[in-house]
Amino acid sequence: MTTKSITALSKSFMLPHSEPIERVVLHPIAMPLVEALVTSFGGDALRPGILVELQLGGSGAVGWGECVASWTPGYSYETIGTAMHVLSDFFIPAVVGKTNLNDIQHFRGHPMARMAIESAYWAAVAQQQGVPLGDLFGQANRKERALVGVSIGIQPSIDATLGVVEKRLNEGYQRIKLKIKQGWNIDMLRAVRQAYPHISMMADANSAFSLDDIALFKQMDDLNLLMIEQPLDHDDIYQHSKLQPQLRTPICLDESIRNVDDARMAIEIGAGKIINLKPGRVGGLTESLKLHAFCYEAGVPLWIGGMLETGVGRSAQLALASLPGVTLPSDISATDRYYNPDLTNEVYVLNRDDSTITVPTAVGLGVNVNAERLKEAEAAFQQVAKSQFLGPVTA
Ligand code: OSB
Ligand code: MG
Repeated sequence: MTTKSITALSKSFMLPHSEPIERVVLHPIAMPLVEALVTSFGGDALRPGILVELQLGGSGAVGWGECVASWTPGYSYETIGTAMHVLSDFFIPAVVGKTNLNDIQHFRGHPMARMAIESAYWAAVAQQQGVPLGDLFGQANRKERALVGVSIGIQPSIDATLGVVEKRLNEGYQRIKLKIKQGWNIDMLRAVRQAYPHISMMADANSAFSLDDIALFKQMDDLNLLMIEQPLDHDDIYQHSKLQPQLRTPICLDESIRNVDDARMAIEIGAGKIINLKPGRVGGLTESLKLHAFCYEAGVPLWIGGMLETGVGRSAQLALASLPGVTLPSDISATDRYYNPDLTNEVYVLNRDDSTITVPTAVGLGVNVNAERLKEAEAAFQQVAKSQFLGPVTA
């Protein structure tokens, strides 16, 4: 399969010039999760993050962005420490006083740090223009409700897993994602499928397997899974193209898709059939829109992935999930799945009738950061930072 170039399209995804960027403040935070999400590479009870507060001169419009890096280089090579370093020593000095983000383009890598400042800028521009963030995407037919599912971490037992699945189904989630790893896979998946023959369910391996595990994947092929997410190496596309033709179940790529070109290559060589789009993994909303345009035009099923975002990051996810090319349920659950309370005054709830979350329509991000809770989350971060090395944490 060949797909046409989107180079010509991509220019329109850049924001026009804004008022000069006056001030960028970093807020490193730590937030207790309602429930830790254990994956093949672990899971923390206290989620770190960095909220970026960006203010434009003139109107004084403020936008917020969220960095989804973790304490350790597990899911991604980035950490809260590297993100603080790159944001404070390179990205912020490069953009203050400027009327666009062009001067961070020539810095390589660090997509999660990049997304944090880039999405704060988009949110500030939306605020200044008096429109909801999603309206800046310049795409007609945006949805009012985003289809969502829920991600279930590795549990101590199959019985415990069945209990969590039941709870989530009762809450109204109509797509269940189950984390798998070596030694925790087919038996658990079979038990869930047996208990619920008709639910929409999928597995996420977070790179825990190799081509030697082909027999295992063939067994999973009998379970009518919606997809298997990132079975092989985090930086691999080629080996996935050897696995996909041997399976009926579609492979979805998460970790190994860093930009639109990776997605195009993966689809062209048959490494998978579905793309998970995480704005933090691809370095921001601009790259997300390019990736969305590619999938939409090529007819590749797409959904928005999650990184346990607070209400700030979740609002940007929802704006993306409203795009017409997002055709499968996204990993964007209700606020009470993650934080209680969240950092934003507004909470997102699940619409039980159709397993959706309503896309915000208020100006800018559509949520407001609660100053008092932000202060608490910043204090919690400093508490942890004192007790372990996090790199040059300078804010
Ligand atoms: O692989 O999708 C993943 C969370 C942290 C790191 C990696 C992943 C996840 C999730 C979270 O699955 C899903 C969510 O935010 O609801
Ligand atoms: Mg994943």
